[in-house]
Amino acid sequence: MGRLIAWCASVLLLAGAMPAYAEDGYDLWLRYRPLPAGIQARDRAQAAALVYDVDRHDQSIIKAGEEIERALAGMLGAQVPNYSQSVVPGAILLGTADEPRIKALNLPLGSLGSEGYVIRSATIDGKAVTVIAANSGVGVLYGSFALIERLQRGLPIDGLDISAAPKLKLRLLDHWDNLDRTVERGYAGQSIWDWWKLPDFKSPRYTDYARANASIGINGAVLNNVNAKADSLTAPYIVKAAALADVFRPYGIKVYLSARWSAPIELGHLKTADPLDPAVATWWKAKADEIYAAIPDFGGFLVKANSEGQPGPQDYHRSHADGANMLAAAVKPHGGVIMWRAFVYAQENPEDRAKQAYDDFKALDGRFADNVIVQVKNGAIDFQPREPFHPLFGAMPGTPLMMEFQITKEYLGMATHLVYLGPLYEEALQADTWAHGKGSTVAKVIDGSLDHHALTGMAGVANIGSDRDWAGSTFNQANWFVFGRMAWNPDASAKTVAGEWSELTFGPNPQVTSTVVDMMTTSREAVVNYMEPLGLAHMMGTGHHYGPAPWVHELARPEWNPVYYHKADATGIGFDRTKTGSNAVAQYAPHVAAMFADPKTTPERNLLWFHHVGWDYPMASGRTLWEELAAHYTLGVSQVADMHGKWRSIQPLIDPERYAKTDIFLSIQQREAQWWRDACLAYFASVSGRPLPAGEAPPARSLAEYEAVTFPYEPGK
Ligand code: BDP
Repeated sequence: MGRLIAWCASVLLLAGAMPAYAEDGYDLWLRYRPLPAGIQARDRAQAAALVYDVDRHDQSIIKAGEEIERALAGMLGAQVPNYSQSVVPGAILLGTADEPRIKALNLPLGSLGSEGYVIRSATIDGKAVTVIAANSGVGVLYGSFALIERLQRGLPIDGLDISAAPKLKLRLLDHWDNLDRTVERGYAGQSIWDWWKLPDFKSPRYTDYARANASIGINGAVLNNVNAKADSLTAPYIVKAAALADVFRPYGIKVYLSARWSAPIELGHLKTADPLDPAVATWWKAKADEIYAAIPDFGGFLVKANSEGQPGPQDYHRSHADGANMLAAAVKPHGGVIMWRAFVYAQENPEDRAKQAYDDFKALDGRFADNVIVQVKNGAIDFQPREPFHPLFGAMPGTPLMMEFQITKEYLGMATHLVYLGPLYEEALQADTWAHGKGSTVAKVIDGSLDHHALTGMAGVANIGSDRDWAGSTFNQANWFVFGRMAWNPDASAKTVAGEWSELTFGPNPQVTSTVVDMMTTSREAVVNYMEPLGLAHMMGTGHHYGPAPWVHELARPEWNPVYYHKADATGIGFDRTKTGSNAVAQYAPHVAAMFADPKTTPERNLLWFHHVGWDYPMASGRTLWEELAAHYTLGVSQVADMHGKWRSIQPLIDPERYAKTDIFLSIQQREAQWWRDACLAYFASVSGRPLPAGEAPPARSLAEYEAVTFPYEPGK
């Protein structure tokens, strides 16, 4: 009882001391602001206002209790006068399956695994109790966040009977963070990892990072860039990584490292990094042992090998499987995994870049060790605004595949453009591979259900940096959020998640939610329209990928040039990937291959990805391809204007700081959408030798002027 009173008193203390927060975005979706009066959550929350912690030894349950206190203090404290007198009726009981009172309830915990949870409204000893139970402390923490979310969104917290469990095992953020704190393709400031001051100084940000991740079920972080430096594997950096692991552990988050393939040469002074050389295997085994001695729950390694100039096993005429399996043996005794990336293409290989990963990996199906998972990007080129699903999904039934999405917006306008990625993720996950007939979705490939794999996962290239609002804009936070939600449940709906995020981020005001959800669900199609409609890809500026550059043709390797991807000339546009071209369509299952092989059955949104068609090609709308292309570009610009208008319509309902930043960013996006449209149409008009279709406004500047623009200090490189 003494402990109960102590917890209750600390809630009161916190409540009294509540500062007036600035809404600068730091709190993400965990804002815990006083609930609006109309929500009437007060009564329900009063019933839940006592936190009863059953196991003070479990660090995750302690964190769960602290989070509930913090949330209740923030949301209700200021509003509940005489709080102490009214707090009688209920309690929250947090505990694991072996706690006697939880055991007595016979909750369906057996099927929920180590991370699932149950939230149940129950009566114990005549008292109303909200039980949050799980098979582990982390499960209890996840359940606690779920209960808090209900309060934040003004949903009932009585009569609850909720069970939830993640469908994927590895739910990871991949940080492309360098040791000097630059972030490859990062647009939200410096790296949040202050390597220089670690391990001594553990920034409070690390804890808030862990809280945010745990609240959406993310359970792992790869700390360093896939273009890795061997230094990350040296003793001083292992100690630094261990310090982060200590902060993250109670939140259920494991650390992983990107491993540089040639580390045995660079650090171990071996003559080779050949995976079949016993000295190399011994070096990695010793390295793994050293890491596990410092970080007993280290997750494992992520490897980018033989891609974009990185070293790898093929340097020694060994396969990706040889490389992955050698590393897998090193971490296996400790329970670690190897995430081996399938993002491979070689600059010397003249084959269609979209085909190269499949060519390398398909033949290796079934040859990977059981603690290896192959990490495949959602599309076969590289995180474009739209790509068809990667042909490896469904093509490697004997190998667990994990999804790699990009959360940072390398090819989507960087920090400032409002692009909600939920629809992109959903489109990729719900794509039907037809691997085992209709309904063989990518989601079922990666959740292991299609081919019965237990090792499953999803990784997202993080958009997090040292900016006060973490992700560079309020709406970029939604991409981190939806990634977590879809890693937990790859069948989640992007639209539903947008609504949840909006309620948490701006408060549960129906007008705000419907407006924000409208903006978010339009935003992905808008960016496709003003950048790369109808299946176009990779037309961004060289190196930095910012802004339009469809004209670039002079770079040394063909696939470095946008002209390689669109192949526009006087007769038509598009990349022929049918059998008259690269025949990449043949990498898909027969049903899908047949669909993509024929321009008439290829969805128009993918048309130019698979086909080179004439400028007068008739589209479903009755327009010619040229007219349709121009119409899409123009539509994209007006969709941004429309989003901006919607944002302005809710100005009185949004706090000034976040309102203003988004408003300015939408102005930037509007200007840049126009730039994309104008530059691309000016270019395509010139290569096709055609005037703009009737009714299309002429570009603001000449093609030469667009071509002359340069960006010497662009971020993220
Ligand atoms: C591309 C990026 C590059 C990454 C590469 C990768 O432009 O910076 O290193 O992907 O995923 O999107 O390895």
